[in-house]
Amino acid sequence: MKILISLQLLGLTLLCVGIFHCQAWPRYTFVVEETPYRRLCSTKNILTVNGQFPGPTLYARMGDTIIVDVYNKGNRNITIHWHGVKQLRNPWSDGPAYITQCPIQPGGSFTQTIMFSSEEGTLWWHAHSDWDRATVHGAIVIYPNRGATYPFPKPHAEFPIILGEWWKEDIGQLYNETIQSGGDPNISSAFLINGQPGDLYPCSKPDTFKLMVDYGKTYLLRLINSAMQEILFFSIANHKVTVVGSDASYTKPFSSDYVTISPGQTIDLLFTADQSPNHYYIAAKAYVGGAVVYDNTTTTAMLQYNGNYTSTSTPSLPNLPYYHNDTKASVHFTGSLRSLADKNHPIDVPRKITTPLFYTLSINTLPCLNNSCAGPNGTRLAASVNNISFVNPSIDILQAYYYHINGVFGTRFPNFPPLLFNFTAQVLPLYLQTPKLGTEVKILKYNATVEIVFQGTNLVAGDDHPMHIHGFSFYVVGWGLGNFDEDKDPLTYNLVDPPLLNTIAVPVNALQKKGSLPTKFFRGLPNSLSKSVFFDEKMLSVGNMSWNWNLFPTKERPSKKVSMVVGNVIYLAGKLGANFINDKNYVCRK
Ligand SMILES: *[C@@H]1O[C@H](CO)[C@@H](O)[C@H](O)[C@H]1NC(C)=O
Ligand SMILES: *[C@@H]1O[C@H](CO)[C@@H](O)[C@H](O)[C@H]1NC(C)=O
Ligand SMILES: *[C@@H]1O[C@H](CO)[C@@H](O)[C@H](O)[C@H]1NC(C)=O
Ligand SMILES: *[C@@H]1O[C@H](CO)[C@@H](O)[C@H](O)[C@H]1NC(C)=O
Ligand SMILES: *[C@@H]1O[C@H](CO)[C@@H](O)[C@H](O)[C@H]1NC(C)=O
Ligand SMILES: *[C@@H]1O[C@H](CO)[C@@H](O)[C@H](O)[C@H]1NC(C)=O
Ligand SMILES: *[C@@H]1O[C@H](CO)[C@@H](O)[C@H](O)[C@H]1NC(C)=O
Ligand SMILES: *[C@@H]1O[C@H](CO)[C@@H](O)[C@H](O)[C@H]1NC(C)=O
Ligand SMILES: *[C@@H]1O[C@H](CO)[C@@H](O)[C@H](O)[C@H]1NC(C)=O
Ligand SMILES: *[C@@H]1O[C@H](CO)[C@@H](O)[C@H](O)[C@H]1NC(C)=O
Ligand SMILES: *[C@@H]1O[C@H](CO)[C@@H](O)[C@H](O)[C@H]1NC(C)=O
Ligand SMILES: *[C@@H]1O[C@H](CO)[C@@H](O)[C@H](O)[C@H]1NC(C)=O
Ligand SMILES: [Cu+2]
Repeated sequence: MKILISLQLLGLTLLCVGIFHCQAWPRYTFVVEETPYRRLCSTKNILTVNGQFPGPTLYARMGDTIIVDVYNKGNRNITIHWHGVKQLRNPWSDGPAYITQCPIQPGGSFTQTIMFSSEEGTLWWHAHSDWDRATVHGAIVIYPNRGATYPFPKPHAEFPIILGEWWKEDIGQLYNETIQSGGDPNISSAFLINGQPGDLYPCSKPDTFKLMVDYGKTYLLRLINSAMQEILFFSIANHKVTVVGSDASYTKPFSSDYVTISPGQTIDLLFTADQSPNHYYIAAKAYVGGAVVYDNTTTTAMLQYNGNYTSTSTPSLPNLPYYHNDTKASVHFTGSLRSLADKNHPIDVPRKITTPLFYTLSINTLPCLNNSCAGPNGTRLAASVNNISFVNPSIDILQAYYYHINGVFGTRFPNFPPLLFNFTAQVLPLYLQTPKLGTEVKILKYNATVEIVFQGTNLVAGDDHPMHIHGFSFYVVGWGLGNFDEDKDPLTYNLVDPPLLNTIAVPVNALQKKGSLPTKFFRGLPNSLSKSVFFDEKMLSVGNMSWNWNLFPTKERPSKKVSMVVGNVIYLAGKLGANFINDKNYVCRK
């Protein structure tokens, strides 16, 4: 392995918990700042960490704690989130703006503690304020514990591969414009592999990312989808890949020609450089289930064999699923993920559910003065879970919860949708489209075992909805297309080796058009909470700010989609032990 952990460490901190427990924790400095970057023939300032795009990789071993001092030298409020890190008893450092903290204001700083526990593999960090994560993101690599090994032969070398999305315009302006118009954000100008669009875009060829490999060797790619909106297909020409992990949890190895990866998801994969020495394209493009205009460009990197050979003049492009709307290809890949579930990596799928939840995911419209918004029929697009569209609280939810500040949020988030209708119907009455607005959370009892069924609806328009739960992984025990059937579907649950993920795309009902299956449902069975023995209670809120990348096509303007004003989130924060409250650094405490 070429990457040395120590290279990335900018310092060590000695932290003593009690008298006898002193430990040196790796300490990193993140300076958030504007930095000029040139892509697609033009230069703009983007928000970066330490001037790098993508940002620096964090390295840890399983169970480590690391500290990151975040300094905001940019011109906007920001926060940084550690996507997929469970952060047991440490929610203050988790990062989502207005959920666990006020944003870090320009000139401010915040020291964040990242506590790893069972995660092993690849995660990522990203800004969690407005759309800043478009450029403020990077990989988190979590190695096995000292003395432990990968559950697969040690690769010759490994590379983070970060798939990204690039707009020619300023991200802050794009965000503002979308919030103001109430319509869809402009589609992106390019996709990126490790910050580079690749050969198929103007002014990009010289900088295409290159992966140099030795013939006969096996490599580990840590694939991260950091795109704002799109689920992506990824493939390497002439090379099969073997998936070995996802979301920092190992999977049964399976071989595939391509990968489907949701925004927020990570996939660890192996490939062997066993083809004739040459150069081959690595490529990614969007999978889009809904009928919308989307960025239909293809990003590429180059896989190049070391050695003395004559390469073909035109490298071959991989065979990505042919259609952008190939839902079968998308769900087939995701449905193939299985937990490793072996002796050294046992799983513990809870059988007895204490808290069944059924969440509908919908796109909605809100009335707009003089019908002047850019959503369908002059409305403002929104989205909801169980018909509640999240309203930002005036004080962040965690703080209000901890200090018992009343009136900030309600605790009546519904366990079931308020109205039952044919979620999958092609035509739905207009009156269903307007959601309730609210800042409601769902409080879970400590040690609750939760099952969530995510049911997509066809309100306004259907599309895939990537869902992510902060601080938790969940077993995905089933999925399908169509209305959830509470009698039949549970019989098909995989309780033997379901994948343990933190992000899952609830699929669109694209097959409907072919007259086969009506719509979509997805079942996620969250990880048993029994490990978090220090919690006495869990809190769940559903919101607009925290994780927001759903696609929102509209019927009137099929050329458009929306996402950021409206994405929804399921967020769980633990009630905390008092030891990791960074009161000193806490910005804008009321
Ligand atoms: C930045 O955050 C502070 C504190 O929450 C808030 O007062 C201010 O309005 C925010 N600025 C912007 C541009 O959102
Ligand atoms: C976006 O809007 C905020 C709040 O109105 C404003 O402070 C900021 O300057 C705007 N950003 C851009 C890039 O226009
Ligand atoms: C979005 O696209 C529209 C139409 O092409 C354009 O007028 C607008 O300037 C774009 N937005 C940004 C932020 O560049
Ligand atoms: C991509 O979309 C553009 C419109 O945005 C269209 O003109 C072009 O033909 C599309 N290209 C492909 C390969 O579908
Ligand atoms: C590369 O191979 C060619 C043809 O076999 C040979 O002429 C040349 O010397 C080799 N170059 C190196 C650097 O080995
Ligand atoms: C997918 O897209 C292709 C090409 O644009 C189109 O012919 C096909 O009908 C679409 N399939 C569905 C299910 O929308
Ligand atoms: C809405 O329409 C009324 C009457 O046409 C007009 O007086 C008012 O200025 C409009 N408001 C906005 C925000 O466009
Ligand atoms: C827009 O208004 C028309 C006419 O009332 C209606 O038929 C259509 O369903 C509306 N579309 C949406 C998305 O609200
Ligand atoms: C969602 O968040 C945006 C951005 O902060 C805010 O302007 C909007 O009002 C929120 N929407 C709802 C329904 O709360
Ligand atoms: C729901 O709508 C779908 C699509 O129109 C239809 O095929 C199905 O029969 C409907 N289900 C019920 C129970 O009405
Ligand atoms: C959501 O709530 C609003 C307000 O009560 C109601 O008008 C609408 O029909 C509801 N929609 C759904 C899908 O429950
Ligand atoms: C949590 O629940 C499990 C059963 O699901 C039980 O065995 C365990 O004792 C509970 N732990 C606590 C601390 O309540
Ligand atoms: Cu997260």
